[in-house]
Amino acid sequence: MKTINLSILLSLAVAVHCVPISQVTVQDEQFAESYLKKFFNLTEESGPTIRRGISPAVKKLTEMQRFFGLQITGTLDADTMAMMKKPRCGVPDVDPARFSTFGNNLKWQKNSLTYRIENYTPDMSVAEVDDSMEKALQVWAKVTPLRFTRIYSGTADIMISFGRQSHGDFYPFDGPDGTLAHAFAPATGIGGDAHFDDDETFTFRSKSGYVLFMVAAHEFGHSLGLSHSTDPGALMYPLYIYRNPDTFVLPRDDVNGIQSLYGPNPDKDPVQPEPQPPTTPDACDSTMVLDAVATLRGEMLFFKDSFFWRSYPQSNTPQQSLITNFWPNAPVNIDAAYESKQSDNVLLFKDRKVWAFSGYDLVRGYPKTISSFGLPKSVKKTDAVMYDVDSRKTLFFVDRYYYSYDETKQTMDEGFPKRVDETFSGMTGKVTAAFQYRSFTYLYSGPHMFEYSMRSGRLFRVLGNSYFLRCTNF
Ligand SMILES: [Ca+2]
Ligand SMILES: [Ca+2]
Ligand SMILES: [Ca+2]
Ligand SMILES: [Zn+2]
Ligand SMILES: [Zn+2]
Repeated sequence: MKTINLSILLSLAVAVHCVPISQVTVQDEQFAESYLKKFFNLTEESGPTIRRGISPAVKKLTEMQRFFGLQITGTLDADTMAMMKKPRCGVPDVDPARFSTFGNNLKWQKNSLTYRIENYTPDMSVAEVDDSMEKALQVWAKVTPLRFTRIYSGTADIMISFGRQSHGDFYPFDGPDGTLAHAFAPATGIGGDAHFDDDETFTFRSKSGYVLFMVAAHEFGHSLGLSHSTDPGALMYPLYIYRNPDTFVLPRDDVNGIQSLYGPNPDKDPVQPEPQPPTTPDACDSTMVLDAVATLRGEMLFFKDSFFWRSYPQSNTPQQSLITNFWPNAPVNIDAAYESKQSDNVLLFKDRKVWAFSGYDLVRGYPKTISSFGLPKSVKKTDAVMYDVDSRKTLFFVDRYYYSYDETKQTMDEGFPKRVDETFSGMTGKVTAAFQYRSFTYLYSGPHMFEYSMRSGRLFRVLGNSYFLRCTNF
């Protein structure tokens, strides 16, 4: 049955990024192979295939790397293994597109659907489970003509149940973590049904455990005919991501997806409009103004809203992710960022606070206030921060001025703030982001990016914010 689609969520295995796995273990290889079989339709028999050259497994591995915007290496590198171990949903990721559907005939041919909650998890109260399921269905009802009616006996279109291990279909669950839930595309019988792995700890709104509302809202997307999206901001992105259930609004990509099947909600209240669906920043948007840019161990990081792009030196497809997907304790909508070569940390600034991360981990003692750098109390936020390799100074841009911090002495330099255009000719506007890459200094100002020679301070070119993001419309 090729129309059966499973949603599987894997445990979050924390790996320090940028550290290559020196040896691929047999366990890693087996894990990767079963991952590619589950999610990328790898059909070949087991064998030590991934390590050895061109094979269907390598082809599938490449497909997986492309789907997630990873560097396409065709090998089981650290980033790829880390991605495979992230909590996710298990519908195969075979179609590298923004929203996608299982096909036009895989939708309900009616707008009134029934659902039934067959049993409960001991993790939450009955009322909390009922509320989570109801709200998860309403996520979709709000933007479509679909209406859901709960029934308490008999067979509903969407049968909802909790089970563990073998639970009556051909897709046994796998104990704690790994698979969290799965759901079936619209059809009669098991079609539309959603199963939740009761070996997980589900929660109503706590960050520890999996928020049932979020897992269910994603699964019901499958129940209604949506497949996975490559948009990292989409609910239908394959990875489980914690979101606050109280403020969740269905993202634009999912709205587009479900409306492509069922159309918009005809009963939308024109007086009390719903909040706008959040959109994911687009590398091809020439008006985009980045929040911050930084390097990290030879890579480039570009921050915008809740997202960042990560660009590998040899790759032409930067990977876009949610900031909290990498640093669960990090702020979003940040002001500035820089890499401290001294401490090998990346520092993120927002308002008067600064966070330091070593790999994925928040460094002990952070967040601190920006006055710990010696910035005067009158500075309420930074606009951009940059580390200058030559002078070993960190520059803090505030309005049209900048301060210079000596990383070695850990003190602010005398004689600052200075006007930015005293040092960087032509930079008369506010610096909105800044970093150095190879032998250039890049100062961003609004939608523009100014390229300066690091040594002479001479302005070479004026480029756009998305210059390094390499807009690729596929
Ligand atoms: Ca059904
Ligand atoms: Ca599981
Ligand atoms: Ca900024
Ligand atoms: Zn899914
Ligand atoms: Zn099942």
